Amino acid sequence: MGRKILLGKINIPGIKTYEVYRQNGGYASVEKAFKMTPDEVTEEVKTSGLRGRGGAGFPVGMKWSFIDKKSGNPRHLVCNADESEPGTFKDRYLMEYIPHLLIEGMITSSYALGANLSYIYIRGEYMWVYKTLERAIKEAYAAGWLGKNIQGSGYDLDLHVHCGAGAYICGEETALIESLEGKRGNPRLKPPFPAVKGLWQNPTVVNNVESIASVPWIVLNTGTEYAKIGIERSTGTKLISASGHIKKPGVYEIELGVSVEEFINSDEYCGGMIDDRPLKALVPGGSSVPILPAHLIYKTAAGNDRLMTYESLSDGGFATGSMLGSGGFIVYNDTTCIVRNTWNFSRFYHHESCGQCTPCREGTGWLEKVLHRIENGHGREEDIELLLSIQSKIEGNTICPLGDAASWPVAAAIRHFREEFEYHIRFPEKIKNRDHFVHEP
Ligand code: L3W
Ligand code: SF4
Repeated sequence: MGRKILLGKINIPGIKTYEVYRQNGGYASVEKAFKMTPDEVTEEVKTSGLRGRGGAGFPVGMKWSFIDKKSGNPRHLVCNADESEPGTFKDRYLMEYIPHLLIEGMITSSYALGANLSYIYIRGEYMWVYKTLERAIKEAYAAGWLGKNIQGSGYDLDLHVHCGAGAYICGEETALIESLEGKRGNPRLKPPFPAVKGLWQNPTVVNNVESIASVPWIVLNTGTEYAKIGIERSTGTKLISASGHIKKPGVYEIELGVSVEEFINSDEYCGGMIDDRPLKALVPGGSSVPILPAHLIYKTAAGNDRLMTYESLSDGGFATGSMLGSGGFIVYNDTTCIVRNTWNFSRFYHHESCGQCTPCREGTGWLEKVLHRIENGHGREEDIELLLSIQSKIEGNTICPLGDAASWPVAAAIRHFREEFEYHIRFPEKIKNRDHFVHEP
């Protein structure tokens, strides 16, 4: 049984409330942090090796150390709770069931950054979670953990929850900042990075919910202890949102380094495939990352065990690997139509493109249209090359990663399942009237 740093207390009755959370050791990391300097807290997070849990895996402590402390401007911590990546639902779980853990992490992290005004930006569809957080923040203010002179420390912090309005792009950190400033959520060009010019042009750190919720444990137990969990540069634990054709979908906390085979088949996690049907494909890190075919799921191209780590899941690059991403782990069995799945993802990215960059605005539309006609029995011989040409013109040519995210799944699906696309084009009559989730061999 792996260690549970984030979800260990989740089954304690009443843990959502301040009283129960506090009785079970809650807010102790804030007390400890106040006995340290802000730079010492940052050092612990650096030592821990904690990497951003939103998808990019950028080292959290390094990001904190980029924050411009010389400008004299106010600094901000913004929690990215705009969880919208298809297949990803782990931040909701944390906020819904143990909201004070995030608030505790926000206080400890804001103290390290010298921020006196911080925000949680939550996706609009999580309205009930927004209310849970509002209640918890009110309790924290009442108990003296937020506001002026917190617990007599001389440190002040105000914390607000801001609700998005349902746009996936607002999960991109600069679009999120624009939205928080009351504007349309269009991504900004980087650099400057938010750590230099962020919210209202002030130095700002944007971190994912799970990253911030990991900070209390690190401060209480030290970064060195955290770094002992996991392997290689993948330290600590990670929440995985598991869905698809598995017996036990849900949110699991793993120690990084568990093998993909164990994660899918053991009773502690996914419990194996539904009806024991064969595994066909895996999207390990949310819809933005490349799909893996069956022969590359348990073993890498080099024949090593595929592990749940940043390094192992990307082993082989995009030709034979994928990414850990946000941990949105989608498992597909042999009844899945890969063409339909790829079209479904492309429909999402076309709808969510903000429209600023031509390759993304036009390209995502073309990807969707061409995939739609292939899936519906109107595909042309040249369509596969057309898709590859469009995706290559989007990749690397846009302001934000949404363009890449729209293009990678298409390239990977064609790379690994080309014969399925060809089958759709050559046998349109067989495709038209079938149950969409059954692909005839
Ligand atoms: C200061 C520098 N800061 C980098 C900071 C940067 C950001 C972080 C990572 O995209 C990915 C994307 C999605 N000075 C810096 C610096 N930073 N260099 O480090 O930056 P970056 O550009 O590598 O990534 P990103 O823009 O944060 C995120 C992928 O995640 N993804 C999406 C997930 C969506 C969710 C969700 O809905 N919750 O998680 C999944 O894989 O495709 O590649 O903070 O400022 N020199
Ligand atoms: Fe907008 Fe797409 Fe450009 Fe991102 S890549 S800024 S979503 S048009």
